[in-house]
Amino acid sequence: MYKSTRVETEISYSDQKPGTSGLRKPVKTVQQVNYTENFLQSLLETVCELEPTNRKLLIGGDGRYYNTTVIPLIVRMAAANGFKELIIGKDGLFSTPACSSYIRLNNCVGGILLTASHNPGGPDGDFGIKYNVANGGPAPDSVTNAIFEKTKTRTFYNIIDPVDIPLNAIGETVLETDQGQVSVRVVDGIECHEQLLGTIFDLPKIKSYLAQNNICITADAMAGVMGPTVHRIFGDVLGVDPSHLIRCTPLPDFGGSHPDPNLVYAAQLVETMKSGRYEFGVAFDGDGDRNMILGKDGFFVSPSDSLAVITANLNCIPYFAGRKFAGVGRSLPTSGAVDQVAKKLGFSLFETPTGWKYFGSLMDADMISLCGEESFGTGSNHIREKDGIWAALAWLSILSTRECSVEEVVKSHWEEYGRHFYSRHDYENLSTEQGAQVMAAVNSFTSPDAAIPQMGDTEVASCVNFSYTDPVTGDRALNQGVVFTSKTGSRVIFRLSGTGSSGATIRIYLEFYSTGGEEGDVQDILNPLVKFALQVSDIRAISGRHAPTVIT
Ligand code: VG1
Ligand code: CO
Repeated sequence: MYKSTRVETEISYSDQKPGTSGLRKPVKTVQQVNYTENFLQSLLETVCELEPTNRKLLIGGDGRYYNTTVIPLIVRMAAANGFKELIIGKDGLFSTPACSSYIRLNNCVGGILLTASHNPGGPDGDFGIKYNVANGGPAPDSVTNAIFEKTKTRTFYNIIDPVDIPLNAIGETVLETDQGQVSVRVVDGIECHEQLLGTIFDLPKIKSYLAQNNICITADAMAGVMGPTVHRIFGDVLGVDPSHLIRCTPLPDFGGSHPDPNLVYAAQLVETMKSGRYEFGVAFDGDGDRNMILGKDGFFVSPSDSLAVITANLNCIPYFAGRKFAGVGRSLPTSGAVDQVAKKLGFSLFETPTGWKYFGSLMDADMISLCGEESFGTGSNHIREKDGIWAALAWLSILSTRECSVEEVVKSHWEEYGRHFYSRHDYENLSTEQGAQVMAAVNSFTSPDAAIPQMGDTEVASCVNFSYTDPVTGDRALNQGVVFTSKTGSRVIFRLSGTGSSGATIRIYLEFYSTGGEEGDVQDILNPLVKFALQVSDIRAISGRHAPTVIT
């Protein structure tokens, strides 16, 4: 019989406010006395208050360092707090899209995802705890705020005696506790997601297209959780030679890499693609929800364009054939490329704050079917998270239906809809004060009598601090970014990142729309916007930096 204990605590923590996507902290911070217990108890209590009956909880993670320490802790604390069914991915692994699929298809009350997504892992890296609700999506602000409030004044947590659950074997363990029986099931973390994808795409058609045309494709899982899924779907189902699937073994420190699929951190894939051997390449982030798509010779598809192209090619994806297409969503800083498609095809379009959680209510209310973010996230209403492998299969569906290359698809899209030159400049690891100073500088231009300098050779038509009212729930989100829009539709947007684990990161988003068939280097074309951004923010003087840390 496992006995439950109420442990009184002396230290409480004031820094456990979840950000854009869960609580992310350095491992060293999370290892402080009762730090994790403080957050978990607050989370479990909040879930019990919001959902009085369902006690079936999923526990998943991206395989990063410290996950296998925290998983047994969650089991013990959930059991002591009245949860009855606990589902854990084998080896503790569950990609973020797979969690979303599992929660939805198995009627869980929600899931605790141990991931800091694209942040580096290992003893000196980051750890993350994220809660997803019953629709399979990230908890909305109302839930994370309720958790945060509890964390600040916590004085105890509940826990049962130590348990021994072998995470490497699929099967059920029934714990007899003084709270009653608790079933703990270790399941295959891939199966449910894989089956769902099989109903969305025509995988045999993609397979035969690749085989008949001798097309080589490659994927880089960046030592994140998506590796085993890549082997099953790309390898077993699509027949891709496993030697073309790289970094597909999940590692606790992602092999020392920064598991963020962009041109900087996925440089290995970029180099591989430049060899010209492959027609298509894709990289995924640590928890498998982000994707970067590359064509032959390293042709880069910007995530904003990816969303627009998929929207314009819905007929290539069987899932959308039998359904009413509701509309599309994009986060504020995602380029307006998809807006052009929505306008032409008569779809409604929603502009939301950054973070996938803002798409959930729109999908639940059937207002959008497809959505994306400039940060390499794309997905549909099949789940309530972005889905890296879904995006890859969406692209392969387009290529195999239209029988052309990635570059041809994108270039013909630009011809039809115009081109949004786009880039994001990140200034990482500034101090909190420096971040606040930059935001205050740009925010001063939102005042009606501010004199705003020219943006390149055009005038600025407006400068606003973006706020959002969820059309379904009425929830408000304020201060979501400062947006400068020029008379010709160019935009420069400033925001503070909400996923860093310390200090401040300023993101500057630059977008120039051209219908004139302009070609050339993206950074050169955006240069006048960069100059404008530096002028209005004074970021160089404030930060002492001469250049961004990362340009994507
Ligand atoms: C970043 C991205 C945002 C994304 C979030 C979580 O947030 O900009 O678009 O939804 O990461 O992605 P921020 O606040 O740092 O800009 V993931 O794959 O790290 O869960
Ligand atoms: Co992620």
